[in-house]
Amino acid sequence: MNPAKKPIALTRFLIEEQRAGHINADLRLLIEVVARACKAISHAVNKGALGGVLGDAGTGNVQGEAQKKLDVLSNEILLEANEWGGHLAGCASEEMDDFSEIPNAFPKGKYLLLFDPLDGSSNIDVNISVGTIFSVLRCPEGVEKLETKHFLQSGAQQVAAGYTVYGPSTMLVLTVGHGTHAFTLDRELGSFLLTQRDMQIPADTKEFAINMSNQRHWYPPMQHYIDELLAGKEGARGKDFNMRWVASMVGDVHRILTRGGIFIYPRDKKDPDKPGKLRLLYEANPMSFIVEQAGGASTDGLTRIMEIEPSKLHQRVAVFLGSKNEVERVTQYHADAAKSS
Ligand code: P6P
Repeated sequence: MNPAKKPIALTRFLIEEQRAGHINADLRLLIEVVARACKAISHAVNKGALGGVLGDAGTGNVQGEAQKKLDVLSNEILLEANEWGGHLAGCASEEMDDFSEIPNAFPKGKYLLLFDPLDGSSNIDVNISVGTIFSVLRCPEGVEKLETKHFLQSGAQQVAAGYTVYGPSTMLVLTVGHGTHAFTLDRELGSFLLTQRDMQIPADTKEFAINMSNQRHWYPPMQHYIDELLAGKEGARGKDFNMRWVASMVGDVHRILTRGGIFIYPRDKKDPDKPGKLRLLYEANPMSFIVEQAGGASTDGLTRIMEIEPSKLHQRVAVFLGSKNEVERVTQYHADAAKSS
């Protein structure tokens, strides 16, 4: 490959982001360490049945979900990778009841790392794409003793966010607040190489992602919005729509970042006390940062997700994210319904 055309590695990209003043050395190290951990997770995931890590771990997490062996392994890989570098004050994970402090043997840093170590893990045993989602916050100044409340910051406070999708290729998608960029793992080199700078989500789309089996539980604005999509070109929208549902947020969001679309996990009557299924701090917030930096939008049906002030570490939220004009339309339907109720 022509050297001038050879894609740059993540390391060089991060050095250039630091030179541009977008990140500092500690945040650069943090992102490098998370990327290296994702390479180790990719290796374990790609072994499949040969790695002896498929199936259930026989344990449950704070969400009340059965943990897969790879959920537990991925969580351990991320914790161990981040404990020695001196860049973190603590971590929070979908797989842990409360946050985890950096062991006293190591220096503490000024960032907080939140992650879903293996999102969509129910897909692992059927060999469908899964991923790691992460979000980086600043630890508040002058904190002597880290507490859960220090993690409860709105998505707008994120300094970096990303995901790694373990699909036909392993790709890291990252934002540090200056665009959204995609890196593909070159397994021979063992490096993530920049394969798409400044991803842009088309403002309009003909594709939606939702679990249709919940349709009978949706509230009226959702029924109205989806009915219009299903009515196709004979209906009010005047065009046909396609549907995709991977049941792995990372897979659906990556498709939307690549070719547009809208991802929806709404609140519903099945569990009226639950605002939605997905978690705000380590799923919706990082994905919203990534999507907004690619020109998309992300709301909970009424409010911009990155403006929601969290009250609990594992707080759930409804999610409408992707192509800006579709997110704005469905959000307007919810706002109109709220006004008339
Ligand atoms: P359902 C995976 O469990 C997850 O948290 C997301 O990755 C995914 O988008 C969603 O739940 C799938 O939910 O109800 O279709 O299984």
